[in-house]
Amino acid sequence: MLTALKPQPADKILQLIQMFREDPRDGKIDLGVGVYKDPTGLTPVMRAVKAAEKRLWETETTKTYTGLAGEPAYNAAMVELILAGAVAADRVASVATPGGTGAVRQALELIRMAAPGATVWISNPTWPNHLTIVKYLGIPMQEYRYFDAATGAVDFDGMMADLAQVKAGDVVLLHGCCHNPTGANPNPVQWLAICEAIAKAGAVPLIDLAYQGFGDGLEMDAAATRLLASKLPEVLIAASCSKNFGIYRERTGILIAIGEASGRVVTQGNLNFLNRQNFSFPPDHGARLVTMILDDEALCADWKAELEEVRLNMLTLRQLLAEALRAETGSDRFGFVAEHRGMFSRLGLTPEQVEKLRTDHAVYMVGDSRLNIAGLNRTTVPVLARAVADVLRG
Ligand code: PLP
Ligand code: TYF
Repeated sequence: MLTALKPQPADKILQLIQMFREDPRDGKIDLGVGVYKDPTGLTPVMRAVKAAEKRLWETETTKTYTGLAGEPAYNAAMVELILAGAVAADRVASVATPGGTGAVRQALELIRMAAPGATVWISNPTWPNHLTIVKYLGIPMQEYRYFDAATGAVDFDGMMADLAQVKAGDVVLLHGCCHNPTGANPNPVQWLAICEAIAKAGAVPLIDLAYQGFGDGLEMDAAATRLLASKLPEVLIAASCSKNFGIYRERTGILIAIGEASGRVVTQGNLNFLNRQNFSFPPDHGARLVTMILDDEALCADWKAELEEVRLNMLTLRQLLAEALRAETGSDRFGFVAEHRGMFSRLGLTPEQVEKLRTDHAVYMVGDSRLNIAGLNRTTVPVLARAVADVLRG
């Protein structure tokens, strides 16, 4: 049986981790996988997470199964963090999931159950796992234009023209903030137009919210999600705690389904059913830490302060990099780096130039020229800018 299996294509982002590890050169720079790194290159455990873990160890009395939907207190705390009362509680169903990826996967399975023929519209480009999961589930898919490579901004006209083709009952997958891989995001006025286009089409948004707190702050980063949730009859939200709590390997996420209050019990039952079919109970450790932090005033304040440090560090690096690129290349073409938000920017280099960065300069970024801003520090910003200027000269 196993001999019938065909090799699967590797995840190009995860492949870079291995390539970087095997590179013996001193001074190599890892701008690949989307993991936050502090100025010393470490991905720290956040202070509030450490404190919650200690408290959990001291107070936890059982490890018996949690509920199929996870611990109700986790779901309540996350719904509050994301929606802040933007929709009535009796319209909201939710399940804890293994990470944001688990939430995306469950959302797409729910869509396939509820609307088997519906097309899922995906931004071009998007996080590669969106494409592979949709394809794996056999869901019809279309792309909408998103990124203007010439300006590094959202191709808003292209996006709106494509969203005008969306049919009633289709699903539009959106990045709630900090678009991966481009770093370009709609402004609040554009979000309103996107919301209106989805309403006019009679479509359902699926919002992937993996970076709340990494862009313009916890509240601003949730603003588009809250807008869509408050204006549209049905909204799905797949959120991750991996980045903003720095608990990547704990696999902590949530799927939120908003609809008519009269359908909430059945929707919740279907979410629970999907959890049971796929893994029964969701992981609890990370969810418990998140709950303890969000429900405790002091821990929550400390978490918010540290998250803000993380966000501002990335913003400073963006500014420094935009300036260094201007100085080294003598052009403004990379000014968008300072406008982008989140961990990533797509520089608009060719695959050959990205390859040359790796071979000649030991700089690792994803083949589409996406770089992880948090992989930089004050010392490596000028090194990267010089390397980019060098590969542009050919
Ligand atoms: N969605 C997007 C756009 C992402 O970039 C990520 C990656 O971090 C995720 C979802 C899910 O992350 P995780 O499954 O690690 O929570
Ligand atoms: O895009 C990234 O780098 C992050 C991390 O299969 C990631 O979202 C990358 C690949 C993957 C899962 C997570």
